[in-house]
Amino acid sequence: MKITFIKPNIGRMEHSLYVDEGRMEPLQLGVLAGLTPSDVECALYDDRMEDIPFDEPTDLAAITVEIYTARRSYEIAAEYRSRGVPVILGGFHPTLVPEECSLHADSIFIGDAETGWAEVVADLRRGPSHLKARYQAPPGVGQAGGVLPRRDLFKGKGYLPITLMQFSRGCRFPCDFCAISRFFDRRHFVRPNREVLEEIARQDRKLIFFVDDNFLSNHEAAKSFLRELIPLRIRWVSQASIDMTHDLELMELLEESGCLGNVIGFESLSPGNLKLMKKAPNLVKQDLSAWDYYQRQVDVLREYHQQTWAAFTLGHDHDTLESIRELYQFAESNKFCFAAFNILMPYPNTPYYARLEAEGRLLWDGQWWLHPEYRFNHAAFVPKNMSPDELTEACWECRYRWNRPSTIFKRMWDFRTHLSSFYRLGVYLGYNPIYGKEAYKKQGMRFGLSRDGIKPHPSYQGSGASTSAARTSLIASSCLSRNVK
Ligand code: B12
Ligand code: SF4
Repeated sequence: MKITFIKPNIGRMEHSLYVDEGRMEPLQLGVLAGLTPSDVECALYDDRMEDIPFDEPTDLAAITVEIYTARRSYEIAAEYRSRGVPVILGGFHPTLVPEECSLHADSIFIGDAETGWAEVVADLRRGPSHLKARYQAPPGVGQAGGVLPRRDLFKGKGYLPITLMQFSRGCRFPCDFCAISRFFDRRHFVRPNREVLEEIARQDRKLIFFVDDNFLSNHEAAKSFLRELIPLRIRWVSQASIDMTHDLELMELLEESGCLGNVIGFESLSPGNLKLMKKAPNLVKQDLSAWDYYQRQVDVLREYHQQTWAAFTLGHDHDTLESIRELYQFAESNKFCFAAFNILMPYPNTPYYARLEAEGRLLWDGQWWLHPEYRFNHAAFVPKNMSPDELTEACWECRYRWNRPSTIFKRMWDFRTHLSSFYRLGVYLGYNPIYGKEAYKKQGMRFGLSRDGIKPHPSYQGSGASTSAARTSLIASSCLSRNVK
């Protein structure tokens, strides 16, 4: 018996195929293959840079689906199904919008694979007709069951030289726009220390990306792990919330254990926005402006040599074009190692999506991820204080300015972070051009490879305002023409 695991691409650029040059190992497929009994043959194809051999015999195509890859996933599913191969879809998107995904697969898998994958394999052994339409496993059990991902399947695929791993899953905070908060229902699951340490010890590579949603959701659990991590002398990065800076013992342990920096969601400089989005770890507690409050925290991060990847979401209700420019200034003046200026996206099944839907502010029939005219990093809703096109343009402007070689050079001059060691400088200079290039390439990308539309699911029909596809395309092409320079 053979199972083929697929990581889909997002889509295509206007005039050529998009190949993700900054691609990372698809850890969820390594976990799935690790959970598969050894007598079952496993193949892994990564649509981000290789052709999927649809005619290669297989008993099941197992596709991991995120909202950005949904359209492409459905195209891949259709190819397999037209050849009589059954398809199962799993991951964030099927868990959050199961009805939509069911239309494109023989089976969908809701939740985390650790507790439910064995049942899928057992059913498949009895024959494809025994596969159930829906499998449901509790989310958030993480890898507590002792799964070792099959990293041998990643070899030779040209992934970035960084090992992906999990210490925990989920996050305790209630941010209203966040798919994680919804998926895990504000719960946080931590793997046993010894299991993670053993997984690290088995690696040849000593640069790890803990792909946790919030590595520091539970400070005490993190501290206990970091104390044991110190002797392994690795270097690592992860994602965490800004409240870490209130705990100096934790900051010390981060530095001592080899933490280079974290992706931190700053989101916005407006206290009104932070309150509205329920961004609990960021709420300004003193009589300070958000800029000054954040500044104190960034100073703590710098004291511990943290090379921060600052993440911002643009288009909140209190945002104006002026406040977005101010946000950009904040990022540049702090010389963050990386920054993501993302348009705030209404992810289905989140409180934020429900609010916009109720207010009639969703664009693209409320299903931007399936709409044939929707483009990557374009507004998918009507903001309060600017037009959707103005938001798209303002966001692109931030990305464009941030990733220019002259800005990368200017941001480098920080002796507490990027210039505090040769290794850190190497990280800064090695990864900034890759991420910059990807940001330019992705802007305005279409989802999926086919030009034909996938019909929106009837349950989403009719919610939302209309948008000018022509004007949006104009912005996309003006962004693209600037990419060439
Ligand atoms: C690391 C990461 C990245 C890395 C890339 C990783 C990679 N390999 O390429 C980087 C930083 C580059 C990145 C980029 C982006 N990401 Co990202 N990313 C993650 C993160 C934090 C971890 C992914 C991971 O490896 N997890 C570990 C594995 C083991 O867990 P898993 O994927 O959840 O899989 C488990 C289950 O879901 C299930 N499962 C998954 N697939 C399947 C398939 C089958 C068949 C079955 C049975 C089960 C199953 O079982 C698995 C084991 O338990 C997730 C959040 C998360 N918790 O997963 C966000 C996440 C997937 N990313 C997200 C987004 C939005 C993005 C971006 C679009 C951001 C942006 N605006 O640019 C980009 C582009 C994404 C793309 N497709 O190209 C969203 C997706 C939202 C959604 N509703 O789908 C998430 C959920 C984060 C969030 N806060 O909402 N990302
Ligand atoms: S802190 Fe981050 S991961 Fe946690 S709910 Fe908020 S946005 Fe999501």
